[in-house]
Amino acid sequence: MQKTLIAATAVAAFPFTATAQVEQGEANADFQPAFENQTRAPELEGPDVSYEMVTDGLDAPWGIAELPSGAFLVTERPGRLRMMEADGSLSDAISGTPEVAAVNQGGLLDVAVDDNFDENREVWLTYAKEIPGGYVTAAGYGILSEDGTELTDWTEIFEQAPASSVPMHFGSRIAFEPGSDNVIITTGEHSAPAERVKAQDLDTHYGKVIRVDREGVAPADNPFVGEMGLDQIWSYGHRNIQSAAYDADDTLWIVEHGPAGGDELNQPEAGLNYGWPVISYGIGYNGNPIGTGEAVQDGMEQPVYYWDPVIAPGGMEFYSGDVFPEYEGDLLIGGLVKAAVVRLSLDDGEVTGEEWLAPGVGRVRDVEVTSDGDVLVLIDAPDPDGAVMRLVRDE
Ligand SMILES: [Ca+2]
Repeated sequence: MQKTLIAATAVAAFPFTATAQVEQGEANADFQPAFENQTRAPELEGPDVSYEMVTDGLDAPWGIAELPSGAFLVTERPGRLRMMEADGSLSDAISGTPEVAAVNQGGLLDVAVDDNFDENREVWLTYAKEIPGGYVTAAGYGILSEDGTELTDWTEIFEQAPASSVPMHFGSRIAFEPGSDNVIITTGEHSAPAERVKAQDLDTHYGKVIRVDREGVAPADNPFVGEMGLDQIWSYGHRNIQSAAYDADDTLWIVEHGPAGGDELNQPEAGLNYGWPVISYGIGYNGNPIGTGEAVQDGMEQPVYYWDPVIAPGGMEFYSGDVFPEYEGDLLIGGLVKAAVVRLSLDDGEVTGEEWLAPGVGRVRDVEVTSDGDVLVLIDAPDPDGAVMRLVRDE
């Protein structure tokens, strides 16, 4: 996304503060935003919202996806996939899921239900796994039995390369590209200084948006097919992408975890470099600068939006529905450290406002907008406090 950059030296601290903003807390870094509303956008007005529990007793739930029946599939990071009925009742673990490496940040991660589930009963998963040499992010799909107790015919379609000895920053989300047979898989860069530089290395899958077809083959129009770089790469220079969603115009958006400050909303385009770990609006958790110590560099994309301090993004969805018509078209992003749902309004590819919903709900690892327009959130906590909450409008 090309932006007209405002010279950083020509502006005072946070010059775009004419209207009230969400109280974000003190920033870690002292960068200036490159354009208006790139951070700390005006606070949105909205209905008063609280939350109610749908179920608890989950163990580190990570992803949730609705089935056509109105039930939901929920992953638990230690390696279980479970079905949750609309009333919150939970099944035992569904058999036939892949073996995962439930180490550090690894385990069973995202779940997605195929758009043609009624015909093919495909359930897609991302997960951390151990292979010779270390840990990778992987993705694949299985066929859910009619009684919902078993996945059969597990087929892995993506395995990150190379393996890392560091079981951190696995991403990951999976999303179906509208109007095609392609899927998007997001990864992380395994965090450690010697690993994170591979986000810039086009011969690895670290810190990338991956775009492949249903068999894991790179489509011919991927940017590095026939060029230097792995064919499956769509975009690069990302840190740890735990959010991915398409908007109503079929545009892909992601949110990636940043360092101390510097969580980023990006709109990844083919072949472009999103800057990590060369540029960032954050600083290292040890207080040291990131990369060049700059937030802007030629040839690297600016985030559409950033947060300093971080929200620590979980999953996200664009809202559409009748329960919260005020949110139509807005992005609802899980906030782990903010223990809230971060709502962003967008107009023509730019953020116009921000609100934090249901503060105190807990560490939000994923957000699911149901076919009824409800907003469900997964609370990332060990058993018995891992939970599904529903946002409710206060009357
Ligand atoms: Ca970036």
